[in-house]
Amino acid sequence: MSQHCDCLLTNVHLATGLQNGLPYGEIESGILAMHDGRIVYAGPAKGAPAFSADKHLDCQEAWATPGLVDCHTHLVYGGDRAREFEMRLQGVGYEEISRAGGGIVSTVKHTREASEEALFVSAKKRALCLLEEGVTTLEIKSGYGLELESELKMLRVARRLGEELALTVRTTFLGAHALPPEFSASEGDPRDEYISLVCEQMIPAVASAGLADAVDVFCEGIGFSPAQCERVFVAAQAAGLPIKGHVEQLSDLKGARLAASYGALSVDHIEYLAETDVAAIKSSGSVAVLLPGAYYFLNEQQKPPVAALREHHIPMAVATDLNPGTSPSASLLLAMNQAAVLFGLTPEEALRGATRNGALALGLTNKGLLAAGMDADVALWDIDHPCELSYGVNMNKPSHVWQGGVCRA
Ligand code: DI6
Ligand code: FE
Repeated sequence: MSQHCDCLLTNVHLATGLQNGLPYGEIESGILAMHDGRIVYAGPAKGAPAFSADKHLDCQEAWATPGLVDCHTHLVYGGDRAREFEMRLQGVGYEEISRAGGGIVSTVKHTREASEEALFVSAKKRALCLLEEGVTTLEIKSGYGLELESELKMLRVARRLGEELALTVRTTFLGAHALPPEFSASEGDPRDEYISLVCEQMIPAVASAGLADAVDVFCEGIGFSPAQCERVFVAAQAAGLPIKGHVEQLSDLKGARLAASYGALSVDHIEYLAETDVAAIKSSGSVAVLLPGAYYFLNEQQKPPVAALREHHIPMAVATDLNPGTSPSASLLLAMNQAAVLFGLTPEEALRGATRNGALALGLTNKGLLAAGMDADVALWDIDHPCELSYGVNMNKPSHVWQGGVCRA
């Protein structure tokens, strides 16, 4: 008697991502069966159960990988920052532009002014670029509203992208991204005052609307101090939301240690993370999210401590950081290439970073591997070897993608 499934892939090489002693968790000449949104079998053809299937695809020795996971983006925003790019090319620094009222705050103005529909239309275009290259799970942050209504608007747009596109979308509330312009004139420390608003009004409202899956902060000289970020973490936990942090991107404020002490799902950027602090993030189980697109676009010199992360077996994820100011890039495959070329990840680490470890950075333990019981998020590539995914720039598009067992093609 054969087992029935919705969709069966045969004659397929599997980059499972499992630690089976082979690079990429490779299984040559395998089969993969999907049923009811889950993978029910991913393994060698030899010795596999007999399957009957509604749909059967002979993959002709193509490679299947888990659907890609972009675990860090800011892809909902109004306007663009191309003029600021021109200024930077003339030698004005990112932090300098930010202090002069450009940078994040200029995107805030455009995002506040934009209608929800206009934000949706522009964000959808960017999300489709990611989707076309095999992304099945996408994280989207707020943080360009910086007032309750505009933050809620961004988060609703993010949720709607998840409803209308064949993508799993996870939303993150990033109210503590920058000081809103209307606060700079206030007395006392305007940053403390704004953080009170974030903690006392925004986090409870966003949580009760069910619009955020996590809470993030920008712990930086041009963002918020560790003490201010800690207040946000406390409020997030009180609201039952996990935390993440933009930490050690431009300087070492020990934000990663702090985030880890609150059990952060991930610590992101970490170019300035001291090697001596790497052990501290080990115990929290936080994922180290590497964002080489921002490093590249800002022409930074300080690289994240990859060797130390490796040595301590800290899971490394790779994401686009898609945003108008520091990483206007809608390609996760390019981020994988940048992680390899600029940060020295192996192509295998880069693929794991954009699949399994990206999923873990979002707390999604059911994604990012090809194994029985996992969600049926699968990308099929006409390549000879999975290292090609980090090697070629704009060379690879998946021939088929399944998200929750449904084929998009
Ligand atoms: N770090 C970044 O690289 C982005 N946000 C952050 O906290 C930049 C966002 C922007 O410049 O618009
Ligand atoms: Fe970011």
